[in-house]
Order: sequence, then structure tokens, then C-alpha cells
Amino acid sequence: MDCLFCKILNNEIPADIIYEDDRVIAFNDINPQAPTHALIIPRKHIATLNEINTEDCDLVGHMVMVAGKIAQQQGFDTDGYRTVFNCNSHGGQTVYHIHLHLLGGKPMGWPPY
Ligand code: D5M
Repeated sequence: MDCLFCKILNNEIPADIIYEDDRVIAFNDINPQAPTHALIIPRKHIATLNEINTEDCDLVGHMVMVAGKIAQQQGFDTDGYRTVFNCNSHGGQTVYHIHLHLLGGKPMGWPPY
């Protein structure tokens, strides 16, 4: 499968990994949009949010929990942070392996045009 994030998971492409466990890894985004910009990805290949099944709900919840854990470790949990799943072209998705963006370390605006 020609998936960039599967290649990172398989150590075929390097990444700055900041967290890993049996279900997910997190690494720094190559094009950071905030002082901290990490991506939390499941080890299971799921192309978009549209492919999430009932059996994946715990996994997706785990991704969100890991985002909060990283925010806490990096010390911006109290000031706050942004988490984003982009889906398909209108959502701005460019890598088709679901990933949760975690952005922190500065105030952010809304809406995110
Ligand atoms: O977000 C895809 C994100 O993936 C985007 O912010 C850049 C990031 N990216 C792309 N290639 C890499 C590598 N090799 N390392 C780290 N980060 C990467 P999307 O929501 O799909 O637009």
C-alpha cells in the first residue's frame, strides 16, 4: 500500500516520533503551523474519517486521549490547544491515513479558513 504514514509506521521514512504505544504513534508535523504541531496516527490504516467503524471508536477515543496527554506533557494543556481531523478535499486532507492534528503553544483564531 502506498501510504506515507504507513511508511513512517514501518520505519521506511524517518519521523520525529514523540509518543508511541501499541495502537498509535505521534510525531512532529513536517510543516508546523504552531510552536507544537504533532500528528497522532493509528497503527491501523484507515483512509478517512468516513471509513471509521463501530469497532474503531475506542481507537479514535484513544487518539484524542493521547493528544491531551501530549498537551499536558508539553505544558500547554491549561492555556489550551487545537485538535483537528481533516477529511477529504474540502476538509483539506492531503494524507489518506487518518491523523489527529495537535496544535499548541500560541493562541489560535476561529474559523480556520
Ligand atoms: O495533514 C497532513 C499533514 O502531514 C500535513 O500537515 C503535513 C504532514 N506531513 C506530510 N508528510 C510528512 C512527514 N514525512 N513527516 C511529518 N509530517 C508530514 P492533512 O490534514 O492531510 O492536510
